[in-house]
Amino acid sequence: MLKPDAIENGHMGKIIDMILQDGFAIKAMKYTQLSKEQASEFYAVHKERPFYGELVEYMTSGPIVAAILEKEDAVASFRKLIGSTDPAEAAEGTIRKAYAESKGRNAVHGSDSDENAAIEGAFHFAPSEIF
Ligand code: 3AN
Repeated sequence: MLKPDAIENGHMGKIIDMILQDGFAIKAMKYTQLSKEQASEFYAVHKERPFYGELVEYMTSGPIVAAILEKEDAVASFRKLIGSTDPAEAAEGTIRKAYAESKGRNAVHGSDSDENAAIEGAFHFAPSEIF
């Protein structure tokens, strides 16, 4: 997902370009805004963390872009491209180094395992929307 700060700050096109330049293929893509119910469900794994309420509030604050991406070793490769959760720790050349504002407003989300990528892909897209 491209998060609300990335859209708000006008970085949508540049981030999608970085993703394509890095060799990812787009299998599905959608410009949308999450409801409170959707964001709460999407981030349910973080329910016990102190920032959960803030995270749900923030992720529903504006439009996002959801996408399913394909590449060899996609999860690890994408996490390398997006960089550390905290932009202060993100490596040069990563999306978060270039565009994230903070640990919460950090421009992009990437799935952390193949299993979660499948769950999160199905969360955003019907089979007929995946190419
Ligand atoms: P990542 O997105 O790098 O996998 P996680 O899984 O540790 O990071 O955190 C999930 C999401 O929760 C992050 N994308 C981030 O936006 C938010 N988050 C993590 N830590 C904090 C924090 N200390 N304060 C606010 N939001 C946070």
